[in-house]
Order: sequence, then C-alpha cells, then structure tokens
Amino acid sequence: MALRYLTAGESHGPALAAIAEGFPAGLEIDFDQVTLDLRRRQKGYGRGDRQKIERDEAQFLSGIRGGLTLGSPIALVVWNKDHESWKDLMSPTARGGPRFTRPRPGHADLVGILKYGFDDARDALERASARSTAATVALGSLARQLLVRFGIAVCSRVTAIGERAIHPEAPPTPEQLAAIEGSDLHVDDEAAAAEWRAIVDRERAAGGSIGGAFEVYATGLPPGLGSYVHPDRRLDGRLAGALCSVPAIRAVEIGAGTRVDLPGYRFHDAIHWSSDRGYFRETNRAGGLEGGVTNGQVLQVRAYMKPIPTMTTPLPTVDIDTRQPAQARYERSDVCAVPAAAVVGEAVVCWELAAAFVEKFPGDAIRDIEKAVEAYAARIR
Ligand code: EPS
Repeated sequence: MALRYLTAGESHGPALAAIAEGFPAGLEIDFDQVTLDLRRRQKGYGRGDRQKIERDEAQFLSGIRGGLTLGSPIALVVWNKDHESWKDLMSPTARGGPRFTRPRPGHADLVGILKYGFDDARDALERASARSTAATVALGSLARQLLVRFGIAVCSRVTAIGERAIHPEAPPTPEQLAAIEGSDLHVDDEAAAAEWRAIVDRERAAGGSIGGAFEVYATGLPPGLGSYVHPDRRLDGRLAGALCSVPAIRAVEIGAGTRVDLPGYRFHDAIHWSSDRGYFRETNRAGGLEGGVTNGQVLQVRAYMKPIPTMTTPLPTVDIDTRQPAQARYERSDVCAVPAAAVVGEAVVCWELAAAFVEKFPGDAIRDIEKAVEAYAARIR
C-alpha cells in the first residue's frame, strides 16, 4: 500500500487535522516523539507571539491501538489554542471581523481572492498560513518512526540567515546534533548563530523579515529507494517537490547541485570497493542520489526560504474594494522562521523517504517489510 495523506485546517480555526494511510501494521508509535517534533517546530529565534499561545500536541483518533499501528488510516488532530480568541471570526459557523482587503505582496492573499472569488483575503490566507505545517510535522514524525525502525535517521541544520551563510562539510556528528537541538538558530556554530540573531534583530527593528537556508540529512539509507524508470518515481524530484511545497521554500539543491563551476571530473564521486565496506565513495557531491535513486551515501538536500511576506513596514499594494494604492495589511507574524522550516523540511523528507521505502519493501505488516529488507540486503551484499 502506498503511503498517502491529506491535511485540513485553517490557522485560526478550531484545529488542524490529518489522515494518513499506508503505514504497515505493528509499527510501535512513540507519542512523545510526535510531541517533541511538534515542539521543535514551534521554536527558533525570530518566531512571533503565536508560539507563546500554542503548545502543539497531536490527538490521535484512529489507526493505532495500544501504541501499535493497525494498518488502518491514522487520523489526528492538532487543536489551535488561539481559536478561542478567533471563534467569532474564523469558524464553520461564524465569519465576523473586518474584511482583509489589502493583500500582502508575496502571500497567497491576492491569488486566493482571484482564484476562489473571495472579497476577503482571510478566506485564503487562513489555509495558506504556515500554521498548516504543524499537521505536516505530526505526519512526518510518524514517517520518521518507520524509518528509525530500519536504522534510518533524519536531521537538519540551518545554513544561512540573510546574507550570512555557513558551509558545513558533513552531516552533524552526535555532539553537533545535540548542539543544533539546543540552539535557537538550529545550528552548531555559535559564531554564526550570534550573527544571525543580530540580522534578525536588525530586520525586526526595520519592520522587515528575513529568509535563509537549511540542510536536511538522512543516514542509514539502503541503495535503491526511488527509481529512474519514470520521472514521477525519481526520488530527487519527489524530494524537491515536497520541500518546495513547504510555505516560503523557493529553491532546493541536492548535494553540490548548484556547483556548476566544477568540471565533471571534479564533480562526480569516484566509486571504490573493499571487502569490509563494499562499494563506497570518498566524496558525496551527489548528495546520496544518482539517477533519482538512493546510492547508500548520506542524503543531503538544501532548501532556501524566502523572507515571510508579512511585515510591520508594509509594501505597496492595492485595496481590492477601492482599487486605490494602499499599504499591505499587517497581521501578527514571524520575523524569521528558518529554524522552524528546517524541522518542517525534516518532516517532508521523512515522509518521502518512508513512502519510497514502503514502495521498495512492501508489506501489510512490519514483519513482512523486515523480511523484504533482509532478502534485499542479502542479495546486494
Ligand atoms: C504559524 C502560525 C501563524 C504565523 C505563521 C506561522 O500564526 P499567526 O498568524 O496567528 O501569528 O505565525 O504563519 C505565517 C508565517 C504565514 O505567513 O501565515 C505557525 O504555527 O507556524
């Protein structure tokens, strides 16, 4: 069964909801891990006041019994605590409040108005809000648990805020990972973090916002996930698509993908073999993917986030009622959400990898998948 999901929910509506299908039966679910991932998404220097209100937690409604998956659809809800203050404006039974008529350049406000025929941008922006990524992270946490069961670990680090970038050579070591998880900039480089805080402070003072970049890594992947046989089965395309579908992500790089300055003989990773390691490489500019297929190296993808379009110093826009020039409306937002986006990036990478994993090793029960994994490992050994 293929892994698939749907999410629902408006940012200030009662809740976010998700339904996932395709998890094999018998997978142990650690609910604390889901809560941990949801809380990791809420953190980060530059986040707005909404995160002081919410304490995100998933309430599971189906598909799990006594901590074990049943193979049936998993339904979950993340309640919006802030809904209490919005229930007269944003609920299935009420739509009060002033209309939002001055669309923010860069947000879904105007395209939503045009596409769906609204006279109030709130009808679009509530669903377009990055708040929906809480549901994504809950689903990604389930996918992470399937991957961990088979020795695959996914993590991330921020690599740029504004004009200042770092260029880590390798995925984080366990010590570096502990530093990343303890950092409000989701990085193990305190000098960079200090500069990034100053950049965020500068933009907050200027009434602006700031974007950045992060890397997601996956270790322990077997070679052979994804396929080159048809474009929509290529894992590089699926990962790039998943990352670009996260709000505000505008570019994705796989391995050293943007190093067009390197000639082929310096770009590609030479293949070696030894009796103890099997096939191996000394470099990983491919980022763990060749032909859209995992090659057994560490997966390394980088995503770039644009600055959030909601700013206290608003951009010029047009009022949809008067068609006269106006200032874009400001609503509470984040100055910088790159550390949170890195956690969302992990979630979508976990999902795509878990989906590719159950395609390669199908089975209704976790034991069936184990057998398929063992048989494949024996064949390629
Ligand atoms: C977000 C919740 C939102 C925003 C942000 C992400 O909460 P509120 O709108 O109530 O402040 O902070 O959404 C956006 C950046 C956006 O463009 O919509 C969250 O939980 O991540």
